Amino acid sequence: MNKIDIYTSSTCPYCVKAKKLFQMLKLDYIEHNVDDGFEKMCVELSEKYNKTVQTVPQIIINGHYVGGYTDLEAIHKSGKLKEILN
Ligand SMILES: N[C@@H](CCC(=O)N[C@@H](CS)C(=O)NCC(=O)O)C(=O)O
Repeated sequence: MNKIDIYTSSTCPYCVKAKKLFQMLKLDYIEHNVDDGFEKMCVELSEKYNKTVQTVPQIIINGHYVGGYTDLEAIHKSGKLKEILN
C-alpha cells in the first residue's frame, strides 16, 4: 500500500498535471488543498524535509519528498518512481 500526499491549490495547472499522472498510473493519492494555508504548508514542509518549498504541487511518496510536478515527471521517466513505490 502506497501513501501519496499531494499539496495543491485550486488554480494550479501543475497540480492538475500531477494528479492526472497519478490517475494514469492508477495510484491513489491524498490531496491536501492549501488555498487557505499555502504559507503554513511552505514553512512546515520546508522544515520537515529541509527543502525550500515555495510552490504547489508538493508531492511526498511513502515519506520520500519528491517535490513538484516536474520532479515527479522526471522520476517517472527515469524509473526512480518505481523504486519508492511499494
Ligand atoms: N516546477 C514546479 C512549478 C510549480 C509552480 O510554478 N506552481 C505554481 C502554481 S501552478 C505556484 O505555486 N506558484 C506560486 C509561486 O510561484 O509563488 C512544478 O513542476 O511543480
